[in-house]
Amino acid sequence: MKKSISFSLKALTFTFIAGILIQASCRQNVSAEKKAEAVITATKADYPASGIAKFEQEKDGKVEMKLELTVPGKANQSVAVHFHEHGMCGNEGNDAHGHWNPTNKQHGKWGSSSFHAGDIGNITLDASGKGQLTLETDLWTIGGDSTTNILNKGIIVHSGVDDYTTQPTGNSGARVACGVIIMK
Ligand SMILES: [Cu+2]
Ligand SMILES: [Zn+2]
Repeated sequence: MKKSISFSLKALTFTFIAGILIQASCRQNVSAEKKAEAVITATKADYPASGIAKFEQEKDGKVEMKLELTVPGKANQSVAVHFHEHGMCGNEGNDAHGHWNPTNKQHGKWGSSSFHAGDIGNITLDASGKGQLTLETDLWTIGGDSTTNILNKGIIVHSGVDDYTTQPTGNSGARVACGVIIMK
């Protein structure tokens, strides 16, 4: 009799601990962040330009981007960066096509009354041509619906600055680097 009580106690303890573990792993799944990344490389053999963009979608649904660029030829200047429609970098970045514009807006400055969902804008570069930007937004998702999903979009780094006015490109100059946003 004593033996069977101790056995059922053990079974109970096991069930209890297993329950806690299952709960913990479920909770982890709910809060799991989604991650994406774009490795940005030069489009022209004779013009060094590179970078990386890392994306994380948090529990609240917002996506945070950490972008780092190096364009030595543009030291102490600024370069324009946009998300472009196609996740393709061939033909010196032209295969990325026009600006990603899932909500049919006019091109413009990020946060202004009208701008494309990937109009990152101008990034200031330091004396060694390095620049960075951290941006958090609810305009993007990693794998959400087509009006917000940033997966498979191209990121283009231009040789010039975005004037935030000229349609539909901002007159940003040549495409010197490109990357494709993919799930991590
Ligand atoms: Cu662009
Ligand atoms: Zn645009």
